[in-house]
Amino acid sequence: MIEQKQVRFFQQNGYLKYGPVLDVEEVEELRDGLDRVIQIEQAGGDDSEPEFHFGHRRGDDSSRRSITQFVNMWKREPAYERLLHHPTISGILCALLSTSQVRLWHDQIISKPPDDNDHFQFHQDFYFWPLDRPEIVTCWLALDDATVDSGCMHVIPGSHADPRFVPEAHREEQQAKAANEIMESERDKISKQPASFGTPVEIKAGECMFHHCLNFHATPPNITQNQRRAHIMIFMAKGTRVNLSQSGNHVLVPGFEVGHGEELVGKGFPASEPKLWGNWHQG
Ligand SMILES: O=C(O)CCC(=O)C(=O)O
Repeated sequence: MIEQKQVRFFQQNGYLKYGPVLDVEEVEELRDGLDRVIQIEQAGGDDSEPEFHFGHRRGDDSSRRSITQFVNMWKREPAYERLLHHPTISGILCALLSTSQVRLWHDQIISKPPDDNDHFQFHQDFYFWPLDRPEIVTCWLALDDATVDSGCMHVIPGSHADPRFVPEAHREEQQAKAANEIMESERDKISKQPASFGTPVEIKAGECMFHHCLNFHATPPNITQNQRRAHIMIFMAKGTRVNLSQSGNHVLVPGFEVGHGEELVGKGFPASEPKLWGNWHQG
């Protein structure tokens, strides 16, 4: 399922181009589920969870965005919920995070519809989340072939372990900015680079890549007339706790069943572990 040399590559580079995990029918089922959600959002939207209200592109939203998002697809469509327990994906995540169990932080579709998308700048995901440790990995699963022209993932290898960009350096940088000691940090400079500054990770529909939450990544505009839809699942290592001093106003915080400093568990954050693998395909 995953070889030791792939785990080492991930540890050194902060990303891994993996390969096929879903067949054509499985990809088609996910695309159909997305189409149903888009139809509901176009017709006014489902507000049953706060993240649907803020995290979904609505019919009345005609602004041009670099990306279009639909957050927590697993709460809307059974095929996306089943995917959280995909044996290959769970097994790889446990190996990459050296943990016996991973727990979903959230999932989302990110798409770049033709003529309605743009460059999505370099960033490190971790600092947008109210979580206490950077033991979080994203599985980026292509629902269409993702190429340089259609806006595939671009990563900066090794940036997850660069001492300039780790949490302690980030805290110091925030303090220096608050005290007006610096105007532009190294992080800000990287965020302004074009995606071509990074390494492209081209993958086909049904294939996936993984990236570490401190790895800088960006996507260029989709300049083709093809769809570029990806399903993104973000998983935390067992033991990850809530840290409200970082991005404490995140849209998922009102749904937390635990407080600052406690392990993030609860119905909104399902666990996925190797012993549940038998459930795959039974939906
Ligand atoms: O899919 C994209 O265009 C961007 C995805 C991204 O930034 C992420 O997976 O964290």
